[in-house]
Amino acid sequence: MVEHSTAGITKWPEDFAEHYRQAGYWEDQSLSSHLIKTVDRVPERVALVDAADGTRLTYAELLDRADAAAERLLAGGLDRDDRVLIILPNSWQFVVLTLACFRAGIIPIMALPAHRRYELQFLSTLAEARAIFAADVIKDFDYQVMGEELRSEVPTLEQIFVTGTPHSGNECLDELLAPGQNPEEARARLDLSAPAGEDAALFLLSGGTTGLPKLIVRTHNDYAYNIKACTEVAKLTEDSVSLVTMPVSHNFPLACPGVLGSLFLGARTVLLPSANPTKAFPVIEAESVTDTAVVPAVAQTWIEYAAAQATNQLESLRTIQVGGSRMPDELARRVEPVLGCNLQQVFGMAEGLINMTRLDDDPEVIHATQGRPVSEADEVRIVDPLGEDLPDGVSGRILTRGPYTPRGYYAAPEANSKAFDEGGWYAPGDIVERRPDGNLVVQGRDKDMINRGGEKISAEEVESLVYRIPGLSMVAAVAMPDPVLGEKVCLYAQISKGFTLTLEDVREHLHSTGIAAFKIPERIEIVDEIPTTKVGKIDKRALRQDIAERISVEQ
Ligand code: OOB
Repeated sequence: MVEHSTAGITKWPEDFAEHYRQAGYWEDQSLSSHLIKTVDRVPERVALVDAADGTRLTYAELLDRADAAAERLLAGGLDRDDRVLIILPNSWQFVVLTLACFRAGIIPIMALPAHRRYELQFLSTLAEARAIFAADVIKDFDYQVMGEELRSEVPTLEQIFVTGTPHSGNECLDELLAPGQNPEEARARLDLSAPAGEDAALFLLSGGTTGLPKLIVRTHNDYAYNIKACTEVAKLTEDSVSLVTMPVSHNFPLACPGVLGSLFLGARTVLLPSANPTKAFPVIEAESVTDTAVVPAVAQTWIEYAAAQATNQLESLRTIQVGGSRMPDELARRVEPVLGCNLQQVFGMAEGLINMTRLDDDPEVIHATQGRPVSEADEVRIVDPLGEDLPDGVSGRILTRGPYTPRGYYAAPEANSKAFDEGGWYAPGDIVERRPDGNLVVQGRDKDMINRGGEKISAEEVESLVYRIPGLSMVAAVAMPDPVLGEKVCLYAQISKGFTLTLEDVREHLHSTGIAAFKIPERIEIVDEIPTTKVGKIDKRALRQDIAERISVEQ
């Protein structure tokens, strides 16, 4: 048994918790209790379609498998509150396993399939993870081998479950997730030990601003409310069919309202591991998909593809949510005429606060803003560099608190002292203007992060790894403009006399450190001197401007 430190978890202050309960935002129930109500109401409805392998599960089948898996995990040596690492693509296995964890009170760490040993070793050490649930081989990458490497490095890690054929010493995930012998009995036993509303339900990964990724503890109470508030604003109903092509472990497709929102309502979720329109459009047609969520880069490829093909495959599509990075207004204006569906802009974060445009907003609001908070209990301030509140129409740093925005990262006192103030306000590092109509417009950010089509990259993390290459006197990772992804990573390097450095060297080196591929720079600029500000910090603003100019000259 591993004694976990709960000391790393920051709770909401008592007075806030009390208010959130009294106002009905926190219901003091486990996440799975909401699903169970649906199961009892519509057991025979199809809950889940795995478009890759054709698996279809009804609500009753889903709960049966989740309960059976929860009991197998507990019998196999895991305990309540144990943390486990999930690295699975969009698949039925991901959903069943996540629900099994919620049922058993086991806490999944929601890694992305793109994460690699470097990030995962850090996260599983920090969270004292005891098991890994991984895919087998995807696009030539062997997750099972990576899992074994991690197990040899992280003392708490014992069990590895894989979707393919397990190596000796590992276990078969599909067997773990098979239906049980006696669903009623399993259900009754698990109901007796259901987690409490204030217990941690899952760990999300922060987009990363400083150094390595951080873990965000989401409780049953706060996450259930996040899901319900988003479900309402997205106007999802029992009859909705939602398609998930974004990596499902990300907060947006998981809970805003995403898979969990659909499961709470009794709607249907279709899972597909690819957002490519040649794959996604036929699935939309075949499954009569009504709702989906994508990043702006994907919305752009869908619009281009749909315009070129004059397709009628999207007839059932009612709403497309777009978020994760800033959607250009011009792109927003093309959604309805080309895709023939509503657009809902979403500005959210794994740390909590979710903003959405409303489906009945004026087109101007939908095209030019990122919406407003989904809950009346979300508190938002826009402040100047001294922390003074700014009037509407003036952009500044956004601060937020609320019933689903936790008060601290897991076991990260230093990061917490930077990201949260004494009043518990969280500063995501975005520069936002609040218009007089209450809608927010994301104008930029003051965090050292690169947003590659919704995938967040900490510049500091990349730089610290690049510094391991000999002969570098100074480096800086900055965002360079990209017509499709919005931004990509460009590395500026100042090298010592007698050394040389190519993009290939950098890429090879970073690859060997086991970092996620999306973080690896796609361009290098060797310069005589990296500009610094008056206080001696690297002048990233000057570098971003420099690379933007270089690129515009080349075009
Ligand atoms: C979502 O969550 P994360 O945790 O991957 O990233 C959060 C950050 C925000 O702080 C902001 O910098 C950026 O991503 N962002 C946007 C945006 N949506 C997110 N920037 C501009 N415009 C937008 N619409 O990305 C996320 C989580 C839940 C729902 C939607 C997105």
